Amino acid sequence: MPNRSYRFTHAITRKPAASIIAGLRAVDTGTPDLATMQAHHADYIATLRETGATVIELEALDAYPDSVFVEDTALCLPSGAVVMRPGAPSRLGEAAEMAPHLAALYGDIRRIEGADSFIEGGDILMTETEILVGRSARTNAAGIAELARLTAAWGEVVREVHTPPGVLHFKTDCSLLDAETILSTTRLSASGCFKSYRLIDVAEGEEAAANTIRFNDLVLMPAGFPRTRDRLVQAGYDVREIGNSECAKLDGGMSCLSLRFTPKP
Ligand code: CIR
Repeated sequence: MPNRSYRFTHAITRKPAASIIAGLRAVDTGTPDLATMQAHHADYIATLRETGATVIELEALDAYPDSVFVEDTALCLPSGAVVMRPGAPSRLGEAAEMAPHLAALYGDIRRIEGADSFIEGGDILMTETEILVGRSARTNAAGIAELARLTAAWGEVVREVHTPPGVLHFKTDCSLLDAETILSTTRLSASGCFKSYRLIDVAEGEEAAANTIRFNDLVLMPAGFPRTRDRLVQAGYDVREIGNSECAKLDGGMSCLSLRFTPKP
């Protein structure tokens, strides 16, 4: 499948719940404002739709404060989908909530099931040729090994890498921009994990710009990082800036807010 890693027909999002004020965060920088988050979320969805994709908007789940961050619940691949097992105890139930929606679109659904296996979608970067998975406080070796076993039959190659210490997810610090190119913080790229890719570094002091997504012809990046935006524009990408102030209070960014895929019934 050409450009399986950034050309998609579909996305799934979930409306932010009123309980978002109780969302997980590493450092408390203030309470997220639901109305502002809803406005940013609407802009995000409209931008995904601008590319011609179908966006399925799921209803808010008040029982799960972090459920707007749907990316962590599953990995959608060309051959099938894998339901994750989030390492944050308060988020474990979110994966089962997502499973039936994926089952309606995919003929082959697999699940991370090991009692000791933990893995969140935010730690997974799918490229054209491989699946990079960062070990983190949320994703462990058993979870990565189980993902590798489950997807080997689909011809997938999983490479275990490391999420930098103190960083929530691997993709907090990097994004795929096209088949060859990755946007990354220097603290992550310094590990050498992107040796076979062309790299664009986020500007110093703009580390939070690294959680960006390439979605069809557009690059969606969080607003407020002008030097990184200029680098991407100069590199030829069609960039859209989306407000992210409220999700940022919960360590969330562009990738967290959607599952992006092309269904395989
Ligand atoms: C959490 O800590 O799980 C949420 N507050 C943020 C999740 C962000 N998700 C992502 O980067 N994929």
